[in-house]
Amino acid sequence: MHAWPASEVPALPGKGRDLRIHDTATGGRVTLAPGPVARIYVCGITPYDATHMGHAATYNAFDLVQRVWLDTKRQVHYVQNVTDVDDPLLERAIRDGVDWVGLAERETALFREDMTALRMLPPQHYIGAVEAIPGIVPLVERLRDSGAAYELDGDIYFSVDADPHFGEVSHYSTELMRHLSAERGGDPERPGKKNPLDPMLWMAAREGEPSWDGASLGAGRPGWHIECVAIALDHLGMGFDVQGGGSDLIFPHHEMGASHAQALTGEFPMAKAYVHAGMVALDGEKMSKSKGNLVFISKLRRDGVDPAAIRLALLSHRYRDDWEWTDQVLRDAQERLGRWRAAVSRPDGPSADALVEELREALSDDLDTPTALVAVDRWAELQAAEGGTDDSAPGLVSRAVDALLGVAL
Ligand code: 5CA
Ligand code: ZN
Repeated sequence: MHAWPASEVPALPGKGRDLRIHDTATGGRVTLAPGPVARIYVCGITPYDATHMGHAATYNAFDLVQRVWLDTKRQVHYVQNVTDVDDPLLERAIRDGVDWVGLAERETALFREDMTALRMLPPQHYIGAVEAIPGIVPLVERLRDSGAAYELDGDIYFSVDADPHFGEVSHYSTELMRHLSAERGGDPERPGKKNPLDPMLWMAAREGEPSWDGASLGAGRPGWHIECVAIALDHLGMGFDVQGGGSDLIFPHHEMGASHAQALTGEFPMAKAYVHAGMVALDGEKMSKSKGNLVFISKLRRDGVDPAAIRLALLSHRYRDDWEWTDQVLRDAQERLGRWRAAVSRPDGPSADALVEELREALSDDLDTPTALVAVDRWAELQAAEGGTDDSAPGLVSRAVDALLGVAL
C-alpha cells in the first residue's frame, strides 16, 4: 500500500538528546540508543470507521518518538500495518450492506488524509494484512510444524504454553488476560483449546466470508497478532527498537505478538521497548468505534478547525495518561496556537536558543509534551510583554515547534 506524503522536518542547530521512554515489558524507563538507523513498528488502524481523536493521540505519540530520533540525526525506519481484513471490518460491512474491500479502502484513504493534515510522518512501509498473507502462511506452517501451534476443526491456534516468556510484556494476571481476551477478539470459551488464552493464527474459510489460499493450512484468513509479527519481521527483523500502540494493545495483541516471534526465532522480546499510549475518552468512556462515542478528525477539519490546533490539543496531554476530550481542550489549543503564531510573526524577539534546549530536554524525558508547551508559552509571553532584538528567534521557534512537535506555525 502507499502511505501518505511526508511534511519536511527542519534541521535544528546543535544536537538532539537520546530518548528515555517507559517500556511496558520492564515497567521502567529505557534509554533508546539505537544505531544510526532506528526501527519502529506502530500498529495501524482497522479501517472500518474514520480516524478518531484516540487514534490521532496514539499516532501523535509515535510521531514524536521519531522526531526526537531525527533530531539526533538518526534515520528512522518506520513500519505500520492496516488490518484490512478482520471480524469487526467484515461485521461493519455486513451491517451497512457495503463491500468490505471498498469500506477498507475508503477509510484507509481518509486516514491518510487525516495523517497528512496532522503532519504525522509516514511509514516507509505501509502494509495491509491482505497483502501480507503470502508471508503469513509460511510462518503459521512453521509454528504448527514445530509444535507451537495446533489444529482445532480446521482452525490453527497458537499454544501460549509453547513460550516460556508468555506474560512478560503485560505482566497481567491469568484472570485479567482471560477477561481481556474475550473482550478483544479472542475466544477463551471455545471448547477443545489447549489453553483458553490461545489465539487463532489461521481461521479456516467460513461460508460467506473472504478467504485466501493457505497452502498446507487450507483456505482461510490470518489471525490478528500473526499479521503484525509477519509484517514487522519481514520489514524490520527481530529486536527492533519500539513496538507501539495504545494501551488496549498491551494484551492480547503485543503479548501474543512477542510470543509468536519467540516461538519462531527463539528470541525474546521482539521489540526492545513496548510503548503504549493512554486512552482518550469522551463522555466518561473510552472513545471506540464499537461504542460510537467518537470525535472524528475529518469532521473537525470539515468544520474548519485548523489541524495544527488539533495537534496542540493532543500535545497538551502526556502520552501515557488517559484523558478526556472536551470542547474546552480544543478551545484552549486554538487560543494557544493564536498566541504562538502572533509571537513568531514579529521580525525579532527574545533569544530562543534556550527554548530549543528546553524542548529537547522535555521530549527526551518520556515525551513530556505539557512541559514542552509551557516552555513555548513562556517564550511567547516574553515576546508579547517585552519583545527582543534577536532577528533569528521567531524563525528558530517556528522551526523547532515544527521539527519537534509537528506543529506548523
Ligand atoms: N489494527 C489494530 C492494530 S494492529 C487496531 O487496534 N486498530 S484500531 O483501529 O482499533 O486502533 C488503532 C490504534 O489506535 C491502536 O494503537 C489503538 O490502541 C489506538 N486507539 C484506539 N482507540 C483509542 C483511544 N480511545 N485512545 C487512544 N488510542 C486509541
Ligand atoms: Zn498490530
